[in-house]
Amino acid sequence: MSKLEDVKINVENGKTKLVPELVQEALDEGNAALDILQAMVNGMGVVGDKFSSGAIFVPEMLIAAKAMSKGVEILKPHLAGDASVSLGTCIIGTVQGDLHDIGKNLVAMMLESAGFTMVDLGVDVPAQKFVEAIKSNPNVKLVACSGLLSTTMPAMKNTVAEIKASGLSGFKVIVGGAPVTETFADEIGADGYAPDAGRAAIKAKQLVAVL
Ligand code: B1M
Repeated sequence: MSKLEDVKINVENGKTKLVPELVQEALDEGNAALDILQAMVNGMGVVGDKFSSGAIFVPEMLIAAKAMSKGVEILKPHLAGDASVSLGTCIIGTVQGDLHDIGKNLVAMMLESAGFTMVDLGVDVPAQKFVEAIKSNPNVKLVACSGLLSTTMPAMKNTVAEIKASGLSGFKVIVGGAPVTETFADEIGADGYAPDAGRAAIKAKQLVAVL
């Protein structure tokens, strides 16, 4: 079995102690950090499928998420670039009702390495908390909203609507997460959408350049 396959399977099985060791070994073997990350994401995909089919339940999903987060900690220095530019502050959070944070954390990591100063509001963030954070932090250029559940897509819509209705300006809003599409982002009035963390950083740089 290849080391990447090993990483994937142990994320699937929620081996929180083993995954960081395997990630380090995969790096030492010369595997690219992005390939190791993809192996972990694939492992989480299997976890999601098993959950959908009733083979596993929420506790197993939670343990797998912990294992992946531990692996990402090892990968972080290898994924994050050394930003030499300052693009301003980015407020990021997972929208109200949604507790998923692995994707949001990856996006935060990539935006930080692109040059943003990150203010992470965490998960289950009410729309008004985004608005307050825009008001209370200096030089906000970007607001990033993540959502993983189709049931919290209305909360994402509400968040964008409340941010726009606040009358605050000087920043752009980017949205993303598995159920979010470009069409949905346009419909709810977001300024940008990205399907993954890497492309979120590219889109974010484009968005702030045209402010
Ligand atoms: Co949840 N969960 N979960 N879960 N969970 C999913 C999302 C699900 C698809 C599983 C399934 O049924 N197949 C399903 C959602 C179905 C739907 O609505 N369409 C689901 C469900 C149903 C639930 C519960 C309702 C289960 C229940 O209680 N009955 C419950 C909801 C709790 C809540 O949020 N209120 C729940 C709970 C949980 C745990 C807490 C146990 C745990 C999360 C722990 C944590 O995050 N700390 C969990 C997990 C682990 C998953 C899966 C298995 C993995 C998610 C993950 O971390 N993926 C997931 C199945 C799956 O994804 N295949 C599932 C890896 C991560 C890197 O990918 O988050 O997609 P992702 O992020 C990507 C992109 O989406 C994008 O970039 C990231 C990286 O490139 N992206 C952005 C994300 N945010 C972005 C923002 C951007 C741009 C791009 O711009 C701002």
